[in-house]
Amino acid sequence: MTDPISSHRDGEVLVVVSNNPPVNALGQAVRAGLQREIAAGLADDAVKAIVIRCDGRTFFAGADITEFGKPPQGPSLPETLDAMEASDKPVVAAIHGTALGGGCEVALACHYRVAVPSAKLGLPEVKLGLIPGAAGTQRMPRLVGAEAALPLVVGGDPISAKKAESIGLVDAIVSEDNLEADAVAFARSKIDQPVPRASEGTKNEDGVRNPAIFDDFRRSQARKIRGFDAPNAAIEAVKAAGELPYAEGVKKERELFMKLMTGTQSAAMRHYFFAERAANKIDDVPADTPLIPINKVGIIGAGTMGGGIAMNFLSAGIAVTILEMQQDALDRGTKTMRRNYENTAKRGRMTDEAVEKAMGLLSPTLNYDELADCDLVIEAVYENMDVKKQVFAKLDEVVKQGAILASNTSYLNIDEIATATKRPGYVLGLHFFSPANVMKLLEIVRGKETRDDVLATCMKLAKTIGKVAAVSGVCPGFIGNRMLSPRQQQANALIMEGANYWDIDDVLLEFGFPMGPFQMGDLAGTDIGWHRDPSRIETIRDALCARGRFGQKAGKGYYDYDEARNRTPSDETKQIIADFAAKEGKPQREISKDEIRERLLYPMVNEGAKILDEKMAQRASDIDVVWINGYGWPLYTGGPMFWADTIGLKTVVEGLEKHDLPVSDLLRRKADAGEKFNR
Ligand code: T1G
Repeated sequence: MTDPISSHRDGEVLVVVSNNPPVNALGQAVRAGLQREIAAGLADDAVKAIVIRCDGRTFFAGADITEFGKPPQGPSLPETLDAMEASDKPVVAAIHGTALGGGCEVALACHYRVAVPSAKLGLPEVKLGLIPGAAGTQRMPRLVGAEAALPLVVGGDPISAKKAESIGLVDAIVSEDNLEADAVAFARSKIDQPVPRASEGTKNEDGVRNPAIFDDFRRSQARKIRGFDAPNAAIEAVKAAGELPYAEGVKKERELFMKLMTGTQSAAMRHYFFAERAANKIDDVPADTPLIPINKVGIIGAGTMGGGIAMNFLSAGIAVTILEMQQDALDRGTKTMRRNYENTAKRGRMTDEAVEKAMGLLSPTLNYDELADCDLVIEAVYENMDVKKQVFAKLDEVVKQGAILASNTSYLNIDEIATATKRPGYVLGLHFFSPANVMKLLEIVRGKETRDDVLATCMKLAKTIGKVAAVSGVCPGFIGNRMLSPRQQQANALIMEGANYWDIDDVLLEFGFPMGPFQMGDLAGTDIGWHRDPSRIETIRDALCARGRFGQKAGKGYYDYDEARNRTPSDETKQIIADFAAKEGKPQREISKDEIRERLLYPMVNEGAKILDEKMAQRASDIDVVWINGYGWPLYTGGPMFWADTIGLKTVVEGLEKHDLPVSDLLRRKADAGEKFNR
């Protein structure tokens, strides 16, 4: 293992360089090398200033996450940074790429920070269920103020070099391609001057003068941080920076950090960090599989899904030809896309030029021939096998050889669809989730004949359009919807046995989901797919619709809604359900929230085990990635399979048996062997 840290002199300035691909993570060898080179520089009278920079794509991107959970190895980052900050020789951080987490803390412990325009700085530890652990929560507020520090430490999103300069985190923006020389010149200009130390800064007094900023910030983030431990700890740590002397503040940070590090939420979120990256890998497809260039995409259908899918490509700068059967449907779809972009621009998350650029890449058409030169065509038409096969047969005829033909179907059999073409190797599923321009999940459904280059191309394309993708085999509902259906079945069974429908929603809300199935039904509208005959009452949904209980839009659905759309359980709905249960001869009983939670979630884990056993998912962590990104499974539990590991597979099996629910072979085998899904 070559030493990742080296140094060289530029006159009286010592330049310390880290070369630890891929992201200069601050692993043990990097920390030891930094400590060694900095100590030598400080002890060398010929050295009047030090510059710290990194080779490769980025300045230090944080602690080495693979070291977490293992016995700590010295030197610790804090001790290295404190020694460096204590020196009277100016130390300058030369930043490019993404100075994140511990990397940003290295920069904070330097006396000065210069950055290239494209650099980003941030403290994303909360996204791993942690808070900065090398005094970042204490130095940052002292340098930039508590108010400016809060979004960085609690939100975890990086900021641009320009923004960093505006709040005083960066001292100078230097030229993009002359970082070392500019940093050395900057360091030289600071020689023999008193050095500023972030730990001695007083900008954090803004939080002392106005302590309300902490609770105000907590309230402003309430929805986003619901259920997470780290954000509140981060607010406490930033607040402590204004209340305690520096050394005490660092102790408080360490205490909060260790509590999080040893908790289940951080283990779950670190699992997710690697799970999301593992999902990109297709085990039996060589990493160097040649990719098919995708310069032009065709979309069949300009409805909600087709339009949403098209926007993903337009936003990524890829030309789209979108096809409809009727002009008015085409116009409606195009107008909706423009309106969506304009709303984003109104919220300040997109410039007007970007809107025009995206819409300028769109070619609406009624003519299949316009799709001939597309490299990829995705159909988002009516969920009917015959319709899909007709579309694929037509596409096979019209679209150039070598182009990929994808279906956005949410459950139909991709292999059967492929039989409608003479190019089954170029057919696969690209299952987007509605709204397709917002939801991050993409299920890539691999047909039995789908070629490696087609798969590899779509996996890469997923990242290009900002999606998190996982590969699924061909089975009803693929991965996500296949696990949703046992939960839905149990929810419907539970209310027929007497469980309160609002308890079912509350159990899922309390677990961390954004909402439960009955709230969802009211939001979407209970009348979707209703036969519209109020005299024909065959299901609870029919009964609700017959009473005009169409959901939020009607002011009542499962729940009654006030004008602010706050929900209240409805006696009428409870009675409708009770009448139905009586008609079906179902005895009613009180059902606890514990039983509800076990019957909703354990069958999902069981279905996940079957998906794994049938090799419909490559790995358990892919299932976690699907449910976190497609259905709002709370990130702080790591996803259904990691959560099952955390509570113990034996507990899941016992719960399923207690409620007379099926236990799959793989789940039982693993539980009996004391194993986990995620090794
Ligand atoms: N440690 C270990 N490996 C890491 C890593 C890290 N911090 N960051 C990335 N990798 C690996 C990643 O697994 C992948 O590996 C490869 O690098 C490329 O990553 C003390 C306690 C920097 C923006 O949270 O946000 O510091 O799959 O695919 O899309 O207070 O990586 O190739 O084998 O993501 O260009 C805080 C996490 C840590 C930053 C680059 N830092 N990383 O994105 O590439 S906690 C973070 C990222 C901490 C201190 C605390 C991104 C990136 P492989 P990639 P990318």
